[in-house]
Amino acid sequence: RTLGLATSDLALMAPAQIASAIQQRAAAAGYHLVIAMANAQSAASDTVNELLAQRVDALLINLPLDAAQAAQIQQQCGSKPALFLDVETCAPVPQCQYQSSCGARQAVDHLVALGHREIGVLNGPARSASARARFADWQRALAQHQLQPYCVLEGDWSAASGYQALLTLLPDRLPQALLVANDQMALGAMRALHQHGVAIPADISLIGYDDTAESAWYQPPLTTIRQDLQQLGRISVDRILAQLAGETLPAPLLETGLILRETTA
Ligand code: IPT
Repeated sequence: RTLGLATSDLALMAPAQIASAIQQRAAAAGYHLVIAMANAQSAASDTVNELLAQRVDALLINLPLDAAQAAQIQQQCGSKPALFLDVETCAPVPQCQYQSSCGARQAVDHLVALGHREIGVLNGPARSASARARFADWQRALAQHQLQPYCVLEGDWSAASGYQALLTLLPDRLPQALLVANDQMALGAMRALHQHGVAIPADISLIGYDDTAESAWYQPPLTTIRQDLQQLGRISVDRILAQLAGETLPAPLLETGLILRETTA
């Protein structure tokens, strides 16, 4: 009995921690897990084919997909159940995803309550639907306070890209606060700020996104929007097993929420 996981690059912390949680839950349910990893060059369909060639019983797809791409992958899987973890929510496929709006609103409300008006954003790559959703949710939450993003930057989820993005604002074009689309980019951003003698949170407030296992160990510990990656692992495995058993359940929307640590003031 085998489950397949098609995943984004496991050099990224969130997909790695999601894969780990999925593996644990699958093992507990008596399933072997086969992993196929995509990289920047590979097409999603090739990654999925790798799994199908290994005769998995069902597939978990943690690849960033637009609705049309997801529909194609679903077709490619034929009669094998597939569950999508990172798709445009309008995609006509079974999904198990976080709802980013709640965490985004809490983060923006928190910054505004601290008195910040100049709030910038550092987005994930525009080709990722979840990156676009996070940006849209921040914009909506800012608009509730009659604000627009003070600046809009983009990275590729890596720490290096967060570092590079901040260099475009340093030394003197910094906002009062920055919303960062994942904790890894926040790590790079913090490094750039530190090198330029900008104090966090005295000179700039930062809020990350993910709450990976490392985020509490940053210096200072990172305030962030939490996605419970263990919970995603658990629920996605339980769902795909339910699909295998022929059940159809409504798509669960997992909650996100703000975790206050020490990078805002
Ligand atoms: C998403 C992470 O939040 C982000 O940090 C990055 O690692 C990305 O994955 C890679 O695709 S989590 C996903 C289930 C939306």
